[in-house]
Amino acid sequence: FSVVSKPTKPIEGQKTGTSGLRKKTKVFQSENYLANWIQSLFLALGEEAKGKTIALGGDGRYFNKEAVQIILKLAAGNGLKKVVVGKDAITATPAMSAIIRRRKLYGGLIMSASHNPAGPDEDWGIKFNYSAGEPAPEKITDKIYGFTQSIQELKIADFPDVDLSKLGTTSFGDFEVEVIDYTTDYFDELREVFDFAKLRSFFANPRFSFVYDALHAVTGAYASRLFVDELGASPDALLNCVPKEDFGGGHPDPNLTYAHELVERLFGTDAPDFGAASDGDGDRNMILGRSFFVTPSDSVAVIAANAQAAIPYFSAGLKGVARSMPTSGALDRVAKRLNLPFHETPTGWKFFGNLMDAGQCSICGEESFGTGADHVREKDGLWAVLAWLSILATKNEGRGEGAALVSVRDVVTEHWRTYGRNFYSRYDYEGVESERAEKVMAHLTESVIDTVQPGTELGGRVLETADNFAYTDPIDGSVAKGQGIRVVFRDGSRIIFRLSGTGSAGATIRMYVETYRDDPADFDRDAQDVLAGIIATALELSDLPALTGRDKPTVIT
Ligand code: VG1
Ligand code: CO
Repeated sequence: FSVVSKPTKPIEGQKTGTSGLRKKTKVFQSENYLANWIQSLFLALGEEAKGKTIALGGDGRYFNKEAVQIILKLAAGNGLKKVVVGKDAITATPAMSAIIRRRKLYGGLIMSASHNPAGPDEDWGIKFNYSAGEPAPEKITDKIYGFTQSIQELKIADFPDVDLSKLGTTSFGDFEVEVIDYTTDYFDELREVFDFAKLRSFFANPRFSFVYDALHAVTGAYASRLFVDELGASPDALLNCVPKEDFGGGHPDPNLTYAHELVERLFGTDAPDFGAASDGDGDRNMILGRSFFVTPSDSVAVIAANAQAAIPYFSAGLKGVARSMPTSGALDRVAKRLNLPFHETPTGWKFFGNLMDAGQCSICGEESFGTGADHVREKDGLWAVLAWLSILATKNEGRGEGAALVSVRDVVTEHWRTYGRNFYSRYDYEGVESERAEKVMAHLTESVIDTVQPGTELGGRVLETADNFAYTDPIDGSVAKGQGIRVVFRDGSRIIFRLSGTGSAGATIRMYVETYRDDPADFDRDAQDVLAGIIATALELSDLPALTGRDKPTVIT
C-alpha cells in the first residue's frame, strides 16, 4: 500500500481528560477530528512506536465501526507493524489491558466514552493504554495535546476497509491486521485470579440466585460466556446482555439511578440474592444484595479485607492497597488493621499503575463504582463481580444443608462491626455552566482554604485541614496538582469538591461527603440522614445553590 499525506490544521480543545478524549459524537465525526488526535498520538510516541504492534477495540457504541477503519489506516501510515483488533471492534477496557499485557504489545486504543450515553447526538471517546496495559500517563497525554496544536499532516495508508467480523489475519504489504476473540486473554487472566471450580459449585447451590445487567453495553458480549458457559449460571440471570450501538437508549452507568431495572429487581418481591451491573466499557461495577446496596467505597474495603481468604491470586496476602482521594476512608481502616502499605491518589485509574508496577498495590478502588487489582492495569467490572461471588462462596462453604445463605448484607454488616462504617455520599451537579462551576471552586478557595485556620469550628465540627489536593507519585516523582478541594475535620468527616474531567459539554460539579460512626446502633441508618449535617455544611461553605442556581443535584450516589 502507499501512504497518502493529507494536509490538516490544528483543532482546538483536544485535551485528554480523566480518562481519554471525550466529546459529542458529532464533533468526532467532523472533518479530521479523530484523525488529528490519532496522528498526534503517533507523533507523540515517535520512533518508539514504529514497527510495533498495538491492540484496538471498543465498547460497541455508535461510530466505532467507522472510527476503527480510520485508526487502522493511520496506524499503517505511521509505520506500525500490526494491529490486533477485537472481533467486530469489540473489547472491554479491562480486557484490553489483559490483551496488551498477555501478548506483550506496545499499547492499545479503546474506542469508548465509558458510561456516557452513545448515539449520533450523544458521546464518543478514545483512550490510549501503554505497554503495561495502563491508561497513558500525563506525560504522554500532554505530549499528544501539544501535537494537536501544531499538526499539519495526516499519514494515511490507502488500503480498503478491513472485514472485522471474521477471526484471522489480513496483510497489506508489511502491515497486518489480526482479528481476535476479545474474551480469550481476559478470561485466561480471570481464571488465574479466581477459583472457577469453586464459583461453579456456588452457582450450583440451589439457595443462591443471581442476576447480571450489562445495560446493553460491552459486558453483554462477555456475560453469557462467563456466567453461563464457564460458571453455570442460568441464562435467565442475564439482563440487557445484547450490546447495542446506543446502549438501548440508556445511560450505561451502574448506579442506583441509571441501573433502575436491576435495582427494581433487587429491591422488589422475590428478589435474587445477588445483583451486579457494569458500565459502557466494562470497567465499572455495582454490587447489590437483596434489598441492599454496597457503596463502591465499602466494596473495595470488603474485597481487600476478604481477598486473602477468598481469592487464590491473593493467597499470599496483599502487597498494599490504594484509593482515589474522594473515595471514603473505609479502605484506610482495612489497611491499618492488616498492616498494609496504603496510598491515596488523585481521581482516575492512571495513578494506580505505577504503584502496581512497583509491587506496592494489589487492590484499589474509586468511589465512582471502579474496583480492581494488579492482574490488569484498569478497573475491572467483571473482576469485582467475581471477587464478590468468591467472598460469598467462601463464607457459605461447609455450611449444612438447612443453613440460610450468608448474604451480601451479612458480609457488609460483619465488616462494619469490625471496622465501623464510613457513611458516604456523592452529589453530582451535571450540566452546570463552566463559569459558574469555576466560581464555586474559587469561592471555596477564597473563603475556606485561604482564610479558615485549622482548629476553627465549622458547622459544629472542628477543622483539621483544608487544601487543594496535590499528589507526588512515590515511584517517578511526578506531581499532579489541583486534584480537588478537601475540607477535613478532626472527627474524620470530609467534604470534597472537584470538577469532572470526563464530560463532553459544560461542567459537572462533584461534591463528596463522608462521616464515620462506630456505634453498631447507627449502622442501619440511612446515609442521607446521617450525613444531613455535613451536607448542609458543604452547601453553605461552597455557596453552591446560589452560585449555580441549583437547589438539587442531578444524581445522588
Ligand atoms: C469519573 C470518575 C473517576 C473515574 C473516571 C473514569 O471521572 O469520577 O473516578 O476514574 O470517571 O471512569 P470524573 O473526572 O468525571 O470525576 V470511566 O468508567 O468513565 O473510564
Ligand atoms: Co468505564
